[in-house]
Amino acid sequence: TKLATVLAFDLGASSGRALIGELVRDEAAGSNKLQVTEIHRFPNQPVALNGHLHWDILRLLQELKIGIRKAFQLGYEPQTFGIDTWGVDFGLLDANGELLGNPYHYRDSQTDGIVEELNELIGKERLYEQGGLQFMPFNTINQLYAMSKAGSPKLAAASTLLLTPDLLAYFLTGEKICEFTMATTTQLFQPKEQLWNKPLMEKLGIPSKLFIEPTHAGTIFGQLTDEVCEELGVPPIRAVAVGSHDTESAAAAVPAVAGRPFAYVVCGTWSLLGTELGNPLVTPEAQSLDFSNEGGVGGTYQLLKNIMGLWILQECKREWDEQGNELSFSEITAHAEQAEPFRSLINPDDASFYAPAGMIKRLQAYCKETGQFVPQSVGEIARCIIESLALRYNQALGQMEELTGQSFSGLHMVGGGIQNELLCRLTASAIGRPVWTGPVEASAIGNMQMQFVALGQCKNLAESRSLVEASFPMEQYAPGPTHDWAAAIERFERLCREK
Ligand code: LFR
Repeated sequence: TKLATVLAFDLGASSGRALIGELVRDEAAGSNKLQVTEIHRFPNQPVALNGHLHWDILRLLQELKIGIRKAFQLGYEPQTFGIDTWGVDFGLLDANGELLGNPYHYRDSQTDGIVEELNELIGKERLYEQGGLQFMPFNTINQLYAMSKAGSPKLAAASTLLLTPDLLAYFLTGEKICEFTMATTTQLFQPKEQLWNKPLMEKLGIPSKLFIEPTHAGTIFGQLTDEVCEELGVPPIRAVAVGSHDTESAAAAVPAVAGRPFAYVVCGTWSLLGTELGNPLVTPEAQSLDFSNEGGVGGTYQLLKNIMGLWILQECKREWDEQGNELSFSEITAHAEQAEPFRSLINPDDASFYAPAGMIKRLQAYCKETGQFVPQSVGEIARCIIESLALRYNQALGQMEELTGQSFSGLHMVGGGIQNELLCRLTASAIGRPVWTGPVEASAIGNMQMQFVALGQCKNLAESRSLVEASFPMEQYAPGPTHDWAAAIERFERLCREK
C-alpha cells in the first residue's frame, strides 16, 4: 500500500532534477520503504554577462514547472514538493515582490579579496566566533559586502533577500520564507545565539531588514499559486520547507546507525566531509582547522569541511570536450586506473583551482611549481586529481577526529560523486578503513524525508533516516594495503604545509 507521494527538486551547480518519492508499506518485511523515480533532468548553465557570472534563474524556474507538469502527466499525484539547492546564493526582491536583477553565481569574481578585507575589518576570530563558518570566498556575507562596497543600486532598492531554494519556492507559491539550513550558510546567522547578526550587517552596509526569521525543515508553508496551477493544469500541491541546502538534505540521508557518531562525505561538485553533532562546535581549534558549523535538519548541527571536490575534474573534462576529446567520466576514470600511482599530487583546495576555465594549465603549473612530474595525458591528470582528493579526505577526517574527540570506524560516501568507483576505492585505502557508499541521490532523498515528516508519515529525522537504510543497499569498499599510502600521506602533508 502506498502511504504518500512527494516531489523533490534537487538543483546542483551543473544540473538539476525532479524526482518522485513514493512511501510504501512492505507488509512482508513489516516496514516502510521509499521508491525514488527520476522524472526530469536539466542542465544548469551559468551565464557570463557584463563582467559578472549569473545563474539563469528563470530558466531554472521553467524547468521546475516542467517537472511539476511531468509528474502529473506520468500519473503521479504528489501531495507536496520541496526544493534543495547549493548554498549561499540569493535573489533580491523589491517592495512589490519583484526580482531585482539576475542572482550572482557564487563563483562570480566580485568576491575576490573580500575574505581578507573582512578579516582585516572585523577580525578573523570575531567573524568565526559569531558565524561559525569556514572562510569561503563565496559565503553570502562576502557577496553582500562586495555589493555594498560597490554601491549596488539593487542592494539599495531591495526589500527582501531570498536564498535560492526559497526564491524558487516564492516564484511558485508567492510565500516568502527563509529556510534555516540555508540561513546558516550566509555567515550572517549566529549559530550559538540562533539569531541574525544585525549589528554586523549594519556595520557592513547590508540592510538588516532584508532578512526573514528562519523556518525549520519539515514545515508546510504554502501551495502553488492559482497562476501556476492554471498554467500547468495541476492542483495546488503544498510546499514543504525541507533541508533546502543540498548538503544538509544529503547529510539527513546518510544511512548511519542511530546513536553512534559517524563521518561522511557528500560528493558532488564540492566534497563536504562532516559529522553530525547536536550543537555547533565553535572553538579556536575549529577555526584554525577551518571547519564550518552548518545548521542541519531535525535540530542537528553538521561540522563540515568544504573540499574542492570533483569540480577540478569536471572543469578538465569540459576542456577535453571542447578540444574534441569527448570522454565520459567512466572513460576518464578508466584512464586514471591505468596511470601510475602517486606521480603528482595537488592540494585540491589551493586557491588557484577555484575559478572556472583554464584548469588543466593551472594544475600543470601547480605540479611544476612544486617540483613534481607534470601530468599530460587524461589518465595522468585524472589520477592526480582523484588521488589528491582521497588524500585530502584522509587529512580532513583526521582533523575532524581531533576536533570532536571521536574516532570513526569508516566513512560514508553519498551523492553523485560516488559513481566514481576509483575515488571510493582510493579513499578507503587512503583512510585505511572501509568506505560505505550510497545513496547516490542523497540530497533528493533527504529532501523527501522532510516532506514525510511534514506529512506526519515519519516522526523525526531518525525515523526518516532508517527508511534510507531499509530502501537503498550500501556498498562497501575495503582498504588496500596501507604501506602503499604512508609515503603519499606524508608527501601530501608536506605539500599542504609548504605551498
Ligand atoms: C554543495 C554546496 C556546498 C556549498 C557550495 C556552494 O552543493 O551546497 O555545501 O558550500 O555548494 O554553495
